Amino acid sequence: MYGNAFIDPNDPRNKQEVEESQELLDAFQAKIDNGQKIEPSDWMPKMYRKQLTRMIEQHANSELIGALPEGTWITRAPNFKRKMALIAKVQDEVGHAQLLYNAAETLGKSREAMLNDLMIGKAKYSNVFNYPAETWGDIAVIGFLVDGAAIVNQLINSKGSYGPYCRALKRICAEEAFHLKQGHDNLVALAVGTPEQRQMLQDAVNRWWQPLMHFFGPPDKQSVHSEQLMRWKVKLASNDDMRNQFLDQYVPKILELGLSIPDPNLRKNSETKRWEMSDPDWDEFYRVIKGDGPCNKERLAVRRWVKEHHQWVTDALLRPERVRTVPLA
Ligand code: BYC
Repeated sequence: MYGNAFIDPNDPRNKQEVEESQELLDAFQAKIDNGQKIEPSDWMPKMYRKQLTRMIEQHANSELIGALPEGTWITRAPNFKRKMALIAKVQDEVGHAQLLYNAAETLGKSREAMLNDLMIGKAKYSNVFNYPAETWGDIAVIGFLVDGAAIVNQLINSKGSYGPYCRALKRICAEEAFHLKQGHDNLVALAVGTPEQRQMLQDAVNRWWQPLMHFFGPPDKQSVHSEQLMRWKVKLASNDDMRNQFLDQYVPKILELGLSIPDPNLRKNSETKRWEMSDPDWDEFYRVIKGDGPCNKERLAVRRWVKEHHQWVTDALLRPERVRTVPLA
């Protein structure tokens, strides 16, 4: 089915509009099929606008909230060099949110509305950031494996059809490449460290494995949006294909460090070239993305706190007339 979801084609009053829209829809699809980018001033179907807004907004929210688990370790980093690298990384993630909110705004939703929807729990963000970073091992795993998963996803999405999203992702991917090096350096230091450090790292891999498998979204047969997004070349690989690509790239890297993966059924089928694995607990995935994960409440509480305490910064930048100044004596 491919059509404008807001028009009932069986209603005779809509005939003219449907015919006209069908022409526009065909021209739009042809443009995408020819590999042209869609820009903000171009005509686009309402559903394309809605889907892109949803996806970019969720992505921007993920970068903003994603800064929090690592942010909690800035004060506890094991040495000054690692502290500096972590500060820079966390700052980058917030910068990525900024780039992505800019891209989402080109579709018509204001940043204020997006931040508000995030704060009240109406908008989603990535499942992975609803888990705590318990030890420095978690920071190594986030830096290498979560960022690694994000790069797999973002490199694919950066070849998509919507110009502003693709351009933002190209810049983000370049910065993520540094994050990966930072994560890998942390990971190797722990993997070749004392038995306690190794165990700390292994425990972190065990904790993050399932959320990482969830990161690419539900299995293709359960994915709600993939079919439409792939027709519009917003997504260029399905959730299962991205997960498979991640496993191809990262399983060897984990194993070469002598670490194990907490799934006894994980193996690559040499005939199908696909990874087989235990089914990750999808009930947990849906619980987490609906707001009932270990840290959802804590994450949103931070957004509320920021809104309450830092509103004056936004006012000073956007509405200076609202800011009361105190005359200097
Ligand atoms: N988490 O139909 P489906 C980072 C939802 S930040 C939460 O397959 P789609 C980093 C989905 O929204 C980078 N929800 O969806 C930052 C939908 O629900 P709604 C984060 C998820 O869109 C700081 C429902 O499940 N990356 O790396 O076709 C420090 C059905 O799913 C998730 C992005 O945001 C999930 N994991 O495909 C370190 C990537 N998966 O909206 C690192 C951009 C699915 O109908 N997004 N859902 O209520 C995408 O590429 C796609 O949206 C997805 C899902 C592949 C994630």
